[in-house]
Amino acid sequence: MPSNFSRREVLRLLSFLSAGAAGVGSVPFISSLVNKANAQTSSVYVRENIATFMQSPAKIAALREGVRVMQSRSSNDPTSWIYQANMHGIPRNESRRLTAWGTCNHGSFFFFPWHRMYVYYFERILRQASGDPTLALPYWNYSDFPDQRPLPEPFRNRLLPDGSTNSLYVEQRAPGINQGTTALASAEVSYSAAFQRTNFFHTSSGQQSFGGRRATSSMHRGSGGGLLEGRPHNQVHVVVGGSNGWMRQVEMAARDPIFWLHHSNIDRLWGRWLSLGGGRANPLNDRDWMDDRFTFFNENGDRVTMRGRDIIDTVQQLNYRYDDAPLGNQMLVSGMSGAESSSQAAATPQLLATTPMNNQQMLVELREAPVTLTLRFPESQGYRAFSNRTSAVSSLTLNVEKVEYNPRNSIPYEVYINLPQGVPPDRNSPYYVGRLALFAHPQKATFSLDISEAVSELQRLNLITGDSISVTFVPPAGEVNVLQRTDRARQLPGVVRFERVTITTAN
Ligand SMILES: [Cu+2]
Repeated sequence: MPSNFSRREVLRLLSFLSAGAAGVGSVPFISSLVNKANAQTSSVYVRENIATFMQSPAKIAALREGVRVMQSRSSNDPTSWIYQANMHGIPRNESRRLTAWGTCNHGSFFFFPWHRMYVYYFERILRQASGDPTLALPYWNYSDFPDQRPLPEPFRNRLLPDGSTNSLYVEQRAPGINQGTTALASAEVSYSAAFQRTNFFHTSSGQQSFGGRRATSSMHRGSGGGLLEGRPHNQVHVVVGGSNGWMRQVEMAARDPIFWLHHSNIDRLWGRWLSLGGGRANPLNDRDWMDDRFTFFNENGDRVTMRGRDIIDTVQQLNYRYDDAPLGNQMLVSGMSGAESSSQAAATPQLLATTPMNNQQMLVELREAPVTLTLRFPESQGYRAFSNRTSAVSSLTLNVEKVEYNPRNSIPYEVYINLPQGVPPDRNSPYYVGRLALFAHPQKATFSLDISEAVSELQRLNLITGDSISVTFVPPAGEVNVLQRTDRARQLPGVVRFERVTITTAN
C-alpha cells in the first residue's frame, strides 16, 4: 500500500472502485450510487478494457458490425461514420457545412465535457447500428499496463481470417502501429503529472491544471489544454497517427476506429482523477462549464443538445460506467507523490533554463535529421534545481515556443533530455520525455510538456551534471520517408519551426 495516500483518499478510492462510478465528489453521494448500482446493475452499460472485451468473439463481432453499418450510411445521415467524424473536424476538401460539424473542443476546460458527450452519443449510435442491445464501447488502457501499449490486435489487419474486410482497420497510421511493432512508450502515456494536479482548470496563462484553461464559450483550438489533454491524449494521437495519418489531424482523427477507444480511456481517466479526492472536483460553480450547450445527434438521427451539468455522473445521468483498473497499479501510486503539495498556488512560472535567443529572430528548423539544442541556466537557481535532487522545485515544464508546423504533415519528433552523443535514441530510456505532440495545436503557440518525472529519474541516475542541459529532437524511425515523399508530391513544408526552448517551473 503506498504510504503517501491519505486514509481519506484510500477510502474514496475504495468506494469508487466498489461503486464503479465515475466523477463523484462526496461520500454520501457515493453510497447512494453504490445502492443504485447494485439495484440496477443490468441496466448500466459497462465499458470494458479492450484486452478483456476482445476475449469475446461475439463482442468484437458486434463492434465490427456497428462500425461497418455506420460506414455504409450516407455522409448526410447524422448516424453515419463520416458525419460523426466530421463533427470532430471538417476535412479540407469538404465543402458542406452540416449541423455540428467541426465543433470539437480542444485547448480549454471544455475538452473533457465535450468529448464525453461526443463519445456518449456515438456509443448509442454504434450500439443501435450493431444490432446488439448490450454493446458498450471498450477502452484502450495503454497507461496502466505496459503489455497493452501496442495497438490492440483486432484493429491491425485489413482482412479477417475469413477474407472479409476488417472495419476496425485503417491504413492511415504511423509505421509500425498496424504491425504491433511500435508500442506506446511509458513517457507518452503517463498520467502522473496530470493526476498530481488538484485544480480542474487554470485561470492565468502560465498556470497548469488537470482539465484546461477556463473559457466562456466553445473553443475549437485553444492554447490552454490541461495536463491530461497533453499526455496521454495528444501523445497517443501523434504516435498512432505519425506524420500524416488520420489520428494526428483533428479533421480526420475520428475516422480511425481506435479514436473512440482512445477517448473512452480519456473519459475513464477523468473519473479516476476525481476519485482520488484531495480537492479534485469538477468546476460545478462555473456557469459556462455547467450551462453552455453543445449539439449532437442520437441514434434516431434527432438533433439533441447537452450541457456540462447533464454529464457529471455517468451512471445516473448517462447510464454507463467503466469496469475499471485494479487498485495496485504502479502508475497510480507513483502519480500520487506530492499530490497535496501547496505549490499550486498561483505564481508566475520561473525560467530555469533556455536556448539563446538571437537578434535576427531566426527560427530553429527541424527536418530529417536529429537536432540537439543546449539550454543554459541563466541564474544559479536554475542550475540548483537540476543539480540538487532534494530541490524544492517539484514540477518542471519543457516549453517549445512559437511553434509553426503543417497540421497535415509534420513529424511527431521524439524529445530527449541530455541524450549523450553516440547513444542511440531509445523511447524506453530515461532520456526520453515524449513526443512533440502538435495535435490541435494553434500555430505560433507554445508547446509544453511536463518533464518532472523524467528529470527526477535522470537526477537519481546522476545523468544531469554541469552548467547546461540538452534537448534533442529525433524523427521517429520510418517517419522521415513519409515526410520526404509527401514533401515532394504536394510541395508542403513538412518541417517544424520554433523560436526557442525553455524549461520553467510550473505552477
Ligand atoms: Cu482526441
